[in-house]
Amino acid sequence: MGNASRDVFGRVIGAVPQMVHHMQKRVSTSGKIFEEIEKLTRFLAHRGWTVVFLLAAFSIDAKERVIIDTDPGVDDSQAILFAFASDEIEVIGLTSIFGNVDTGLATRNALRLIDLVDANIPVASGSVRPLYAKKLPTPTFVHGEDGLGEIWLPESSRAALDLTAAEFIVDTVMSNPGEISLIALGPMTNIALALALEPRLATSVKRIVAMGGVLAVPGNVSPVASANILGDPHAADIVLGTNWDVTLVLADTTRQVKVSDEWLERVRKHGGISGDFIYRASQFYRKFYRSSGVLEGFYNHDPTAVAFFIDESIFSTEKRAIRVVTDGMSIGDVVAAGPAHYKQPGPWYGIPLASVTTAVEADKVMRLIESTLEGAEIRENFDAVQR
Ligand SMILES: [Ca+2]
Repeated sequence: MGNASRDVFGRVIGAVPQMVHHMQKRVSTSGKIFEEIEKLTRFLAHRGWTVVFLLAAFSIDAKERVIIDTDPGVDDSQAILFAFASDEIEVIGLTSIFGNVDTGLATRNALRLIDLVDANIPVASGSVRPLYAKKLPTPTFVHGEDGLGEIWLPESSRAALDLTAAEFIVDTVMSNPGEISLIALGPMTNIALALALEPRLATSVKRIVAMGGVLAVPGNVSPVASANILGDPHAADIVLGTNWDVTLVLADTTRQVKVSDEWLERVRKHGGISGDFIYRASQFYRKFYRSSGVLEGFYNHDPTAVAFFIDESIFSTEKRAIRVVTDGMSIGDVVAAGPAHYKQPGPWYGIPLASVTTAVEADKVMRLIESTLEGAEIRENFDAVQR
């Protein structure tokens, strides 16, 4: 059940005790029980269709449709499988980008993940380099030579679309204006290119949730920059400075959400095919984090952005005017101005406001991912029994 229908359902259910109480009171004071039953019958006769409509609304799954732009990547893979398993969203395509791996391998890994859970959705291959900046070296020491923690999943027999990622985003969004959202889990090159191809995208995308950037903590690739932003600082400056509904799920936030060994063991046992994959792919990644001094569980970057997309109530956000430094030694620094600065003449003046995450209930994120994977596993087993 979607959030909207759950709201309506909650309100109707919440009103029932009051209605019953009201009727009981009238019945007991007047004693005219038959009159009340007659009234109820008349109500149903007049409003029968309304009741049928409401019941139908409860059972419709109003899933939000989303394209995930991604560089899989161990944490990307967990994020994608989490999104596939969720009842709240429908992933209608993956677009690939360089970052954790090169674009070619990102495309092949996206196809491998689709094979893993037999999801029948398209993959469009994205840009092989940033708009203007120098491409960063690929961090094979973090995600492994295969990008998936060196578990070497078999190559997929599926093929990517003939369209580029930017073309796929434009075609899909423009044929469903106002309905499609984007989750950006890598450098934002494809999204900036899509905007350049079709400026009306800005008013046609439903919303964008992007992972990356640091404000109060050091970056993972420079003292001021996180990998997704330094990967293409010009693209990030464009996407975060466009007048649309965009939220940046900062690494300040995602670093608070950690994957423990116990959590991995549980999803391996109860998370079906996806849980087993997440356990196996995470072992190499976990070793990298341990070697860099992160001992108590590793940071769960991309899945936290998907969690934000599914349930914003676990997070706090603030509105800021965001610029990204595009050259010099602070390249890739996200500078998010508050009202004291964006109301003054300067580089932030007139920049449309974006949201940044400022707090998260980390345990709730991990529980949401775990319960979502478990739910998908239960459905898999139920379907198998039905067959
Ligand atoms: Ca990523």
